[in-house]
Amino acid sequence: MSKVNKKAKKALTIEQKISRRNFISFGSFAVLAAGAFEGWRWLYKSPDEVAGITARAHKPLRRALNKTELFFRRVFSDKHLVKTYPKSMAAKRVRVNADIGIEAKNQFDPATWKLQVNKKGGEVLQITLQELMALPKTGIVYDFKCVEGWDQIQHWAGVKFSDFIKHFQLDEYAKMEYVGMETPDKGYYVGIDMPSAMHPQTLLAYEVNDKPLPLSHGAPLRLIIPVKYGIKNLKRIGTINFSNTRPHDYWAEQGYDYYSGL
Ligand SMILES: Nc1nc2c(c(=O)[nH]1)N[C@H]1C(S)=C(S)[C@@H](COP(=O)(O)O)O[C@H]1N2
Ligand SMILES: [Mo]
Repeated sequence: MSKVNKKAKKALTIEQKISRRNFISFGSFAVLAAGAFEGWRWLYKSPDEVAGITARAHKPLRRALNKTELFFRRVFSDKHLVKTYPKSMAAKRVRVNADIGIEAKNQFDPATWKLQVNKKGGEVLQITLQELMALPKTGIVYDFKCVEGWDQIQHWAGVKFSDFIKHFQLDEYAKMEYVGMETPDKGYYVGIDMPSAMHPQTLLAYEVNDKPLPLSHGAPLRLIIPVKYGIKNLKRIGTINFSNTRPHDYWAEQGYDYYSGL
């Protein structure tokens, strides 16, 4: 074989290689695309869950969402603290977002308010703000995040939810899976998994920037739960319940993620 011939043969092999690679890559692209389309069609045609605690999602999608939630709940740990900031970085004008369940038209007197804790057998604990303020006060400065796409470094203070549990001897209730909280008028309500509620940074807050909460921020008492998005930080807590099933949750009913963790 001459030198020229050898070169020609080599060139041809490279051409062939390129075309084979093209065939493989376009071929696999087509197969994957068809698979993705079939998968999407399967999900799209699959039955819906019954709307209730969560909004209507396709059943397999909800199964997948619940699995990812479980994954994140397993990596969640008390030792994992949300980042905090110096007081000097806290916003002086704290943003007010929504007012469901605490609307101005809604007659409310913070002076006569009591926190209601529903216990087993219909027993209801009635707790005054003074009793809560007598417990150790914990402050936190952190980046509050709303799912609507804003965040702000804010300074809140109140009693740790876990201190509240201990003081009112609710340890047996804290062994349950969820805590539910509602505004006094039941207009807004949230369900929180117990590990997040018992997290050391979760507060029943009665102060913002070292001053009593204004009505717009949930006076006299609101939930501050830094491991969750804003939607779970219920303003104006009226009642607290404990359960082993998911309590109803205002935004989960509208299709937002039930866990809403950060
Ligand atoms: N009662 C009540 N609590 C609520 C809400 C609400 O509409 N009503 N909105 C939630 C949402 S979506 C956010 S982001 C925060 C905002 O709290 P802020 O108004 O103190 O900024 O409150 C949460 N708690
Ligand atoms: Mo929000």
